[in-house]
Amino acid sequence: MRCTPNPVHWAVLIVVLVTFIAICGCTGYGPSTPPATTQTQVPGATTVNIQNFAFNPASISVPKGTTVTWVNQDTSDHQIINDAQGSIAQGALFTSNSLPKGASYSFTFENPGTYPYHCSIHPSMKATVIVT
Ligand SMILES: [Cu+2]
Repeated sequence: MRCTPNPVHWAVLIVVLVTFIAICGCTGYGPSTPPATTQTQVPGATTVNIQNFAFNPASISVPKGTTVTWVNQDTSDHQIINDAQGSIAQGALFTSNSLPKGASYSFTFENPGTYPYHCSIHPSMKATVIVT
């Protein structure tokens, strides 16, 4: 009995190899898609944290229709109110209740424009929402 090259055996071997490579190539040894960035942003929604008597981020730019949610992470209460100038003319007016720690307030920006706002309890806390 001699082991002579057999075309059928070679064909089977190649098919097995190709299948193996294809499976490895599809599943891969790492994530097939790039890992998510630090953004955990849901389309159409974004979050502004209130921390250490500041809005973070202080300036955000969002497409119209975006719902912005402010979350108070401070132990102190904060109250979000848009600055009087400009925003009324742009058709937007938003104000939250006084937010204790852990409370949140959401507002949906339907119209493009620049919306400066501040904390009514701490007027030095200023920030801006830019809607495009
Ligand atoms: Cu405040």
